[in-house]
Amino acid sequence: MATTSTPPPKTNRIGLSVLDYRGGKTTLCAGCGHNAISERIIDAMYEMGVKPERVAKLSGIGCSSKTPAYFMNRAHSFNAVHGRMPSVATGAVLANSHLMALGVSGDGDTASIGIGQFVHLMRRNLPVIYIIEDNGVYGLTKGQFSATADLGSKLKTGVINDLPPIDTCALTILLGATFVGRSFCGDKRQLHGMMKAAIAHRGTVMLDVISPCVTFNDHEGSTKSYKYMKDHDEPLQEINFVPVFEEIAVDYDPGTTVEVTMHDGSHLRLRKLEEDYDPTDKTGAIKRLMEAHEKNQVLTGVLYVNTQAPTFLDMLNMTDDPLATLPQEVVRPPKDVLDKVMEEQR
Ligand SMILES: Cc1ncc(C[n+]2csc(CCOP(=O)(O)OP(=O)(O)O)c2C)c(N)n1
Ligand code: SF4
Ligand SMILES: [Mg+2]
Repeated sequence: MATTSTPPPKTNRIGLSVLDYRGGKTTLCAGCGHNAISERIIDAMYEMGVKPERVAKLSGIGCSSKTPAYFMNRAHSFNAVHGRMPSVATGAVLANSHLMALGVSGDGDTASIGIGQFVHLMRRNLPVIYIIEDNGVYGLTKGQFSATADLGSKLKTGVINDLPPIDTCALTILLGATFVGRSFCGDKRQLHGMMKAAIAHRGTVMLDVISPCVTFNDHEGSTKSYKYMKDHDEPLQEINFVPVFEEIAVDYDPGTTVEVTMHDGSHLRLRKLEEDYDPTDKTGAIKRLMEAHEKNQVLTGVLYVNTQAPTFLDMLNMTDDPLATLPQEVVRPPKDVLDKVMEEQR
C-alpha cells in the first residue's frame, strides 16, 4: 500500500531550513512596513547560510526596535535603551569580533534621541549592519514627527512639519560608513539584494529603509506613505548579488553595469539605470542625493560602497581570536610582572 509522506524541508548550504531563521509572532499592526523588513532579513540570512548563533541582534526602543523578537530566535539579542544601541553594538563587536552584529533601529531611535551615538558609530567603520526602519514618526508613542520627517509633511491631525529632515544616507556617507543604501520595504527585490550584499560587506553598513507606519503616517500629505513612495521612488540601479558560493552567470551588458567585489569574494552587480552614477564616488553620491531632494525624489539603491577602508577592528589591531575567548593567562599579566610594575611606581 502506498504511503504519503511530506517531503523534507528545503535547506540552505549549512543544512538549515527557513524555519530556523524565524522568530516570535509579530505584535505590530497588520500592514506595518517593519514586518516586511523582518521577512527580508529572514530570507537573506537563510539564503546566505549565516549560522543564527553567530548573529547578535541589537536594537533600541520603538516599534522597529521590537522587531528582532520576530526573526532569528536562535541568535543572540540585546534590546538596549532608547537611542543607545550603537554603544552596545560597539562593545559586543570589540568583545567578540566573530559575531555578526545586526542593529535594527527606528528614525526616532536613530536620528532624534540617538543621533549622538549614531554619528560616532558611523565614523568608525565598525563591522555592523545598521538598519533604520524609517517611517518619519515615533510610531510607538502614537505618531509624533521624527527628525527624518520631510519638510511640509502632514500629520493625521493636520500638523505640518516645518523643520528640514536629516538625510541619514547623506550624513553617513560623509561620516565614513562604507556601505550606504536606501530602499523601500515594498520593493522586495531591491531590498533582498541589498540585504545579501550587506551580509557580505565588512565594515559599517547603513540601510535606511522607508517603512510606512500604517496607523499614524500613511495618509494623504505624508511623504513616508506607501502611495508617496510608489509615486516618488527613483531607483538608481537594478541590484543583483551573486554570493561567493554560487556560480556566476553573466546576465548583464557589461557596458551598463558596475560590479563590486565584496570582502568574501561575492559579487554585487549594479545595473545602472542612471548612466553616470558611480557608487564608489563619495562626492557624486552626496550631490545626487541633494539633487533628488530638490526634485522631491526618493533615491533608492546602493548609494555608496567602499570595500577598501580599514575597519575599526583593523585600526585597533585586534587579535584574530575574539577577546571574549582569550584565557586568563593570555589577557592577564603574570603576578611577577604586576609586582615589577608596582615596584617601579614606588
Ligand atoms: C529615554 C526615553 N525617551 C522617550 C521614550 C519614549 N519613546 C519610546 S519609543 C519612542 C520613539 C520611537 O520612534 P522610532 O525609533 O521612529 O520607532 P517606531 O516606533 O517609529 O518604529 C519614544 C520617543 C523612551 N522610551 N525613552
Ligand atoms: S504604530 Fe506604526 S510603526 Fe508601530 S506597529 Fe503600528 S504601523 Fe508599525
Ligand atoms: Mg519611526
